[in-house]
Amino acid sequence: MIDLYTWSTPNGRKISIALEELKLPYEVHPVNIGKDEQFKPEFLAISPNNRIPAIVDRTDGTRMMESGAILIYLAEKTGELLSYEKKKRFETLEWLMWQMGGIGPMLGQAHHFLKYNRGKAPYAEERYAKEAKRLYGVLNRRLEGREFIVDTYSIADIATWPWISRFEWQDIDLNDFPNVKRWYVDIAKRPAVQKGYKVPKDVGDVPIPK
Ligand SMILES: N[C@@H](CCC(=O)N[C@@H](CS)C(=O)NCC(=O)O)C(=O)O
Repeated sequence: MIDLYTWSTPNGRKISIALEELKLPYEVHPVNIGKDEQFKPEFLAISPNNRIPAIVDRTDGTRMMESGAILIYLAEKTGELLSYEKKKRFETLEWLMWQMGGIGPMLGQAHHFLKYNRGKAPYAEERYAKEAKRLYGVLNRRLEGREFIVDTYSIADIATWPWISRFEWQDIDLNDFPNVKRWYVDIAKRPAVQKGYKVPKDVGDVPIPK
C-alpha cells in the first residue's frame, strides 16, 4: 500500500496516473495547498520541500518527495514504464529530466503570470508565453513519427502529459502543435489517466482540444 499526498495539480496527477497505470494499491491524503496545508509539520516530515506530491511506501516505510524521483521509484518497484534496455532507459530519463527542469517550472510560471496575474507583469507574460511555445515546439518535434516520447509509453509521457492538459492556461492552441495534440488526445483516452486525473477530487473532465 502506498500513501499518496497530493492535490489537483499537474505534479500531483503524475503520481496518481502512474499508480493507476501500475495498478498499485494506494490511499489518497489530500493536501490542500490553497489552505497552506503543505506547511504543516506532519507533512514537512514526509516532504521536506513542503510541496506535493509525496509518498510513503508502507511496505518498508520509504518516504519520498519530488515527482520525478517518485515516478522512477514506482517504475523500479514494478519493473514497468522504464525500460531496462540501456539506450531506452536513458532516453526516458533524459526526457523525464527535460520535463522536470523545463516543462514543469516554465509552464508553472506561465500559469502564474498568464492565468492568475494577467496584466500585472507584461514582460513576464511575454517571456513565459514565448518559453511555453518553444517547449511545445520541442515536444512537437520529438513526437514526429513517434507514438510516445520514447517509443513506448513510459514515465516520460506520464510526467509531461498533466502539464499539457493545462494548454488553455498557457495560451497554447494545440492545433499549432499537431504531434503534441495527437499524443495528448491518445493518452487522455487511457482509463488510468482519466481516473488518476480526478485524484484527489473530481474537478471536471480532462480538457479535450477542438
Ligand atoms: N519539483 C517538484 C515541484 C512540486 C510542486 O511545485 N508542487 C506544487 C503543486 S504542483 C506545490 O506543492 N505547491 C505548493 C506551494 O507552492 O507552496 C515536483 O516535481 O514534485
